[in-house]
Amino acid sequence: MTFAKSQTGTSFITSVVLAIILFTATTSRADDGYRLWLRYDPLPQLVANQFRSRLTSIVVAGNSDIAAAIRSELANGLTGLLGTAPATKTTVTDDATLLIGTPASSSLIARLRWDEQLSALGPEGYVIRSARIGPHSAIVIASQSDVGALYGSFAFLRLLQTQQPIANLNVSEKPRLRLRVLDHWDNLDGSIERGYAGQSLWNWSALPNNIDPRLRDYARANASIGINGSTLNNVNADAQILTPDYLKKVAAIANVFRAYGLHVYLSARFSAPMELSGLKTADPLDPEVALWWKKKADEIYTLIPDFGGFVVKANSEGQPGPRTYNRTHADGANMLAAALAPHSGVVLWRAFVYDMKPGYDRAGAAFENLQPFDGKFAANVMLQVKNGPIDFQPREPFHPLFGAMPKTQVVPELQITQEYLGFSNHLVFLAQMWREFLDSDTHAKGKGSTVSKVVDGSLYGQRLTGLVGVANTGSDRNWTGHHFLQANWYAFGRLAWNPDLPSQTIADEWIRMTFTNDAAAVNTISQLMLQSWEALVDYMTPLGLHHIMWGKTHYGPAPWWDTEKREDWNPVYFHRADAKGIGFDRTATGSNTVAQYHPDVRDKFANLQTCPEKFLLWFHHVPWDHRMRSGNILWDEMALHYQRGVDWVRRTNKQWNELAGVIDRERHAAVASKLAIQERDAVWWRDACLSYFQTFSKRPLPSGVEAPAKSLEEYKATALSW
Ligand code: GCW
Repeated sequence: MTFAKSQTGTSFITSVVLAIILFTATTSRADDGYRLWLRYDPLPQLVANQFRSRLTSIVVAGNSDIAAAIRSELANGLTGLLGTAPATKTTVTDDATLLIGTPASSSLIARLRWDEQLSALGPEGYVIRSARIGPHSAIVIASQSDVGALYGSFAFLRLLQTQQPIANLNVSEKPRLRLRVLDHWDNLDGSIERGYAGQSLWNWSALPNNIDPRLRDYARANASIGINGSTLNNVNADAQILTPDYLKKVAAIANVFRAYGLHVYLSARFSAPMELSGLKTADPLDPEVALWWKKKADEIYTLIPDFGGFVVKANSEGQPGPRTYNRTHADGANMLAAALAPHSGVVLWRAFVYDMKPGYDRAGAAFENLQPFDGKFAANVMLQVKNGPIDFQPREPFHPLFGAMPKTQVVPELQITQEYLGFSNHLVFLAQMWREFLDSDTHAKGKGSTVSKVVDGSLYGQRLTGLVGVANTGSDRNWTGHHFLQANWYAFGRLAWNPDLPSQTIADEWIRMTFTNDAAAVNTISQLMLQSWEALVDYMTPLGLHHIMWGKTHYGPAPWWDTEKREDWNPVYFHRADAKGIGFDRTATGSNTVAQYHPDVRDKFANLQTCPEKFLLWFHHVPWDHRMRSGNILWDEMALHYQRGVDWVRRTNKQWNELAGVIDRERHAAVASKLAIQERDAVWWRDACLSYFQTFSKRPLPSGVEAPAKSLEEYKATALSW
């Protein structure tokens, strides 16, 4: 009896302890998201045991700062994942050694005679291979350069984090694009233009003496996904960044970034010679101006030998530029390029240029302004073109400049921060949008001339290649405001490395590293991520609608908006709804900017019968009773899309709630509260847009679409709060 009692007591205690262990193992500790995808929490025992048996010691060759970074990353990562750190050695003396280095830093790696393969992979490429070093088994991470070895080390950690087998490794990787750059629209006062995750990460007043340790974590995160550049300041640039005082601060940041292969770039204000040195002009053909920039470049490179170059927004939205002096964009870009060329720096010249003239179509402006300069830019100029012809809308067709400038090094600019996509409140996985863009067929050299082929140099052999993303990071503890939007930073880096990577692969990797390896949960979360973008398009701008957001903030719907001083900042300019129908006619009967595309693409978009319905209202003004492919009339179809978007958010909310036991409580709750906002917003978008468009369509809502809760006047009177 007593015995039995005590048995029961023991087993009760055992099961409580077990339950606690299980609970902490499955739901893990509270997590504020700071560690991003580099969490390195302990792997399940069985998996960890397997890995440990192949990783008893570790040898990192080399004495550079990057080699030191590799050592610290591997020590940190492996200790976290495996529970114990492998022994650190200077040479291979045992089986199961992890050896990292370059043929130059390690004679053991040199003796493997992998030089030919390594040089084919370039300075940033790497191999991860199971090999024998003398009598010993080893895993070797080798590259031509330290930074390649760093990328390989992060890739190796990723294999462990995602629980991939490491028994017979034979991985070869190299980045397909050379410049993989985040653009920060950070102002010198700490605010961020279109930033929704707190203040700037650069504390200008504390620099150069006080360096926030967070800078290193920022660099680590970037290196872990292969990002190799960071433009520190807003393209709406303040010339002050180029003063000696600020350049010292910039150099202090560059010193931290260097150990992680990250180069610093700056946005240059075109009129800086006037503002900083009192020159009478910023005319790019004026020798004094050219000399000023040359000296400025020399000064920068003295402080920052690996400086990347300048990003320039010229003659766009009020910014100064060469057009101010009646010079061309090529004159402006080439003058700056000449100053940077001796140091191997580049100019990233933005194509986001649109001028107001009567009756013009903003979607055609960048092409009109820049395409004539094909072949006129210097060898170290890249033309930075937004993915779509207007401005980072939830969905745009690809920009017609892609494929239309065979003699120009074109680099896409994507927007990671969600200026038009619900700020940091809406869960949307942008890899899907970027995939659609990169896979778009320009037909420039026949069928299959995708944007990714234009961009990676395979179509026209451009020497400099790259991908730029407007960052979504800020001082918020979890970096991006919404835990899920870390995935967009991650996806940007992975696509810059390999622009053909499937979204599903990116999502799976990210979920496993960031949230859980639980197969069912990974599946649920990846499904909702992969559906999220189409759903957002449904509840914001279905069927090719665009730019119908609230003025200035760009949060929430305002299709009625018509009070901006520029016509092409007004939603009514873009949707053109009237009694007959809705949409912007960009065919020959309208602005005809569809003609900027290659004839095959043009003909497909221009024909109502062949135009993809997702772009219908982008290219056509369509009658309300136009018969869609589904058999519905346009009005009904539009309403059903809005409803579908709302339904998706509701479903996602439920699915997320069901994941409560699998995700740590802190992040689960944070995401749940963001999803509640997203649901409120989606309903609001549907109701505001349909109430307004109904005043033109004069048709009832089709069955299955819920009636709005408020009157149109109420939607017009209230801005959605964020
Ligand atoms: O999307 C628009 C934004 C501006 C931005 C501009 C640009 C930095 O509303 O805030 O300015 O594009 O890309 O230059």
